[in-house]
Amino acid sequence: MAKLTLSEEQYIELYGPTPNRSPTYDFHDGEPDKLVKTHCCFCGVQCGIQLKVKYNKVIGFEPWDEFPVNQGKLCPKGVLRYMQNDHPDRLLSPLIRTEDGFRAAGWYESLNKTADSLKAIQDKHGKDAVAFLGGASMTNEKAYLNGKFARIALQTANIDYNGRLCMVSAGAANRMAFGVDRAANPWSDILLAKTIILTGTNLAECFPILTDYVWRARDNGAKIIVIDPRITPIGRTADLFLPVRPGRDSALANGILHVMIERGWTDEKFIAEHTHDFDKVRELVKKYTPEVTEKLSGVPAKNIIKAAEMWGPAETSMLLHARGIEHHTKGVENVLTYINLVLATGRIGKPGCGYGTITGQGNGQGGREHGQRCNQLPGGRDINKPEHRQFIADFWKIPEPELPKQGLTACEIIDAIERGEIKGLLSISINPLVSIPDSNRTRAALEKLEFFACIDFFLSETARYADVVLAGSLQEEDEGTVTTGEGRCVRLRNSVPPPVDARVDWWIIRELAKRLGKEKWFNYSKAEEIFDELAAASKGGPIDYSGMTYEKIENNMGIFWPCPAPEHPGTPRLFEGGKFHHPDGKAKFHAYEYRPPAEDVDVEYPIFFTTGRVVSQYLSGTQTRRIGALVDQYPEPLCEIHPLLATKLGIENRDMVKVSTRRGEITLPALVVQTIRPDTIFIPYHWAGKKAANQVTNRVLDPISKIPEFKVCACRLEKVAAPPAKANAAWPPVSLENK
Ligand SMILES: Nc1nc2c(c(=O)[nH]1)N[C@H]1C(S)=C(S)[C@@H](COP(=O)(O)OP(=O)(O)OC[C@H]3O[C@@H](n4cnc5c(=O)[nH]c(N)nc54)[C@H](O)[C@@H]3O)O[C@H]1N2
Ligand SMILES: Nc1nc2c(c(=O)[nH]1)N[C@H]1C(S)=C(S)[C@@H](COP(=O)(O)OP(=O)(O)OC[C@H]3O[C@@H](n4cnc5c(=O)[nH]c(N)nc54)[C@H](O)[C@@H]3O)O[C@H]1N2
Ligand code: SF4
Ligand SMILES: [Mo]
Repeated sequence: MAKLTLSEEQYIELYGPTPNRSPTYDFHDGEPDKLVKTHCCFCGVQCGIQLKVKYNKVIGFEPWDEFPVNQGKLCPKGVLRYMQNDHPDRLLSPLIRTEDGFRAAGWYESLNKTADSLKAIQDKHGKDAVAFLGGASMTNEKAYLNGKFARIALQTANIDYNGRLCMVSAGAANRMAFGVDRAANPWSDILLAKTIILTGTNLAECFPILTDYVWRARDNGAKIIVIDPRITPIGRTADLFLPVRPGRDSALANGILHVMIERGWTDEKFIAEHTHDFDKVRELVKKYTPEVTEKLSGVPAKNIIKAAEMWGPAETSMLLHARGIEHHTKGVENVLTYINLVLATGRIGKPGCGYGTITGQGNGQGGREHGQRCNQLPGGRDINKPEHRQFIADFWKIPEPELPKQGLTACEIIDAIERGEIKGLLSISINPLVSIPDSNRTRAALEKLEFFACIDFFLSETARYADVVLAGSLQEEDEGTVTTGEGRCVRLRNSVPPPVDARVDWWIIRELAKRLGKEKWFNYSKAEEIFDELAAASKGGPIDYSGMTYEKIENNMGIFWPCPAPEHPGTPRLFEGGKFHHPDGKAKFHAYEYRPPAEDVDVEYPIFFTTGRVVSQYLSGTQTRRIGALVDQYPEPLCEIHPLLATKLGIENRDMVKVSTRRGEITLPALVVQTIRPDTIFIPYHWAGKKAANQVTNRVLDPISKIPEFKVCACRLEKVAAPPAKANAAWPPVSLENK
């Protein structure tokens, strides 16, 4: 077989320029040694993919046509994910900080140093002076292990995860309305829906494979309503587009319900038999006339009526949302007011009828189920409920009083580090320096830590602040399961071993637990043992996996929870027959008055600022900013500005602009587009340092979910002098459509 050496130019084209790498790079052409059926490592759709493996390296991919969700299709990130595996930036051994920077170190020294340093802090300042931050890109097994490690090995209350920045508003609202936190339907129900509302989701860029479902529904005659301050690609193909002003969704949803009630498009029988508290909502929305709602939301009254006309009498329907309505200080309220629109029609729990929050991260669903949240124990149990605590304490064979109580949430942990209350941190699969609002404060907090250890496979921006970096595993380097956005638990297959001296994540956690004297709780020899334990721990809980095994999951292309017994087939569609998961089987309406965002526009800061994603970059960017072909598609952040606003401020496309808020400022090129509200600007958040959108966002939290308000704050915008000419004169493009 041919052995190919890439030229410098080919290398840069594939991977982008990387400092400190060897000048040549080898990969192996020819037939792969094996094809491994597994899943994409990025978003919550978890498309099936076959990884091509040769000489223990992932060298490419093949479609996996049989996996029903994506049937072989993949998006621009999915087809390039394999380039991480042999990337020259891959961490190949632990690193320990010295006065002159990091040095490579062995595991013995690095693990001992980590365990000893965390223990020393705890001995001096108490158990809760050490915090643990986890993530939802990791498997269910690791989510479970993180929670168990924090509670038993570190005995700290302060464990939380990056889903606190992502899924928690939807999760809290879903539990309040339905008694359970899971999308109610399999994606296949989208195909049967006759009206679809997509609110606060840039579906085509963030879940490209789901866009295909929506388009197929449209081919079946569905009408699509999109609600967003920007005419996103899916917005451009909608039947009705509602350009909501950022932070106004609860007013808009109340207004749509007002029209539905007035026109008699509510299912009174369903409401009476299967729900509580509709009367409070009926009373509340009386004042949300189309005219009042237009004033609050910025959506023309006639289109509010039109939305009600399309949604109200529909035969079947689905309402889907993502972070656009959830990343708010009233994220939970926004979600609940939209859920009212679903419950009022009774169109849920039937083919083609339902509701779902579109889960973001690869294991955004499973990552929030097995106990790595500060308020949660395995099986979705509540850490504040005595019977739930007792069950898990007995399961783990520890006295219940030794089980820590509820601790701080992710942003609150950073705040507590800032205040000097938390002095030690262990993090895995999270990059808070880029992803948490007000990054200048996050940086100062990280600098204040007495000891910080970070487990990652790349040296993320946050890892640069660590005292010890522990080289963990990429998704394809470990076995495990993840639970997709539709609630389907699927199997990830180990394709290659971690390279050189990197290790699988669960091994690292196990070794740390040993050094903290808790070996007997963490005696695992493979991921499957952790899965069997988490399934058993979930038995009888709100999120029951106890009927699942690796074999069963694999034989069925995934199993939907709840799956409470070995012979149980799993539950693709929830709430069939109007049975909800509250103890009395009924769903709950919630009456919420609209209230403004924490920081609304004013004379000083007159423009709405909102943030989000682009198709070719992923989250804090540590993975996708290293893949040259994705970097090419969108190399650095641009500020989307409407032509009317641009003209008013004398800004032309490609001009450098400065965005200032009460937290700080960011300077970047302008992208003048017709597709955004003239009172709003948008910046994608995938970059670090001076290019980080989170330099200017507002660290204020939803009172229930504790999610930060990433989607709206107030800013000022001005043109600034252009920087020296750039090497890449083609960027930014005159129009992204030409890219
Ligand atoms: N390409 C890509 N795909 C991804 C990711 C990624 O980083 N890159 N991340 C994954 C993850 S973890 C997540 S959470 C999801 C996120 O998926 P989405 O939530 O779909 O993506 P966002 O860009 O965060 O925000 C969605 C939209 O909300 C709109 N918006 C802003 N303010 C408001 C508002 O007040 N009301 C309404 N109705 N809309 C508003 C924005 O204009 C934006 O178009 O994507 C997943 N998929
Ligand atoms: N302004 C603004 N900020 C936002 C958002 C926004 O819309 N606007 N969105 C928020 C949302 S929805 C999210 S989900 C967060 C995400 O924010 P983060 O979770 O901080 O972002 P990631 O890039 O996923 O960071 C995860 C790190 O874990 C590593 N990693 C990934 N998988 C694994 C694994 O299996 N094992 C190990 N050991 N490491 C792993 C990656 O290399 C990366 O360095 O950002 C939030 N921040
Ligand atoms: S849609 Fe999501 S899971 Fe599918 S290939 Fe793209 S990033 Fe991966
Ligand atoms: Mo997310």
